[in-house]
Amino acid sequence: MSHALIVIDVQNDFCLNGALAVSGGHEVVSGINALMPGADAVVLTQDWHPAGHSSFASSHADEEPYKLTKMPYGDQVLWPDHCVQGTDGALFHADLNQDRADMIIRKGYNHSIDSYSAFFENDKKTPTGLEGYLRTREISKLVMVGLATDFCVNFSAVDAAKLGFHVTVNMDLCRAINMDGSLDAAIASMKAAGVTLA
Ligand code: VGL
Ligand code: ZN
Repeated sequence: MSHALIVIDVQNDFCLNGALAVSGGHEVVSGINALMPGADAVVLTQDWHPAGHSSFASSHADEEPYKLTKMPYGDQVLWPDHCVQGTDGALFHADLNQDRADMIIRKGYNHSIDSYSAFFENDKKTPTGLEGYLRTREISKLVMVGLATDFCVNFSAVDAAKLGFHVTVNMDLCRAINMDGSLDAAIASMKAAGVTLA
């Protein structure tokens, strides 16, 4: 069965010294590169926000990063400004092998909706198009790796499993933000959705 390697958000802002640095983020890069030759398709996702995005704490009066707020579509963590379109922080880590990528899918570009998942924005219904891409390529098996385990990897893996894909998350090649128990909650939600954690 052909399988796609889905590489979530291995971008400068989530790595060492980045605006939303995930502890150990850079450590996953070489292992991810090593998985690429064995995959039938390689998809990179890229968090890609316009300046002033609604998920940024700086876009709201009296708000601070890492606090929870209410958006019309539900709860939303407010983040430091990160992965702003066209900035160095939004670029992939320089050592990530981009040449092997068949597809780069950007997300989070709608000003008023965040998008953790590579499949649907945080309103849970606006599609990114990745499902159609994978289905038209007749790919049903996904291996997911990248940043951050408890946000974009988790939401992508759970959505993919709900859509009927067979999903394995390679936990060694993921790193977490882990705030307020978010890693444990993510592991529980991935397991509940039928995602294999390897
Ligand atoms: C992510 C928070 C905000 C992620 C993206 O890639 O996990 N987390 N934007
Ligand atoms: Zn983001």
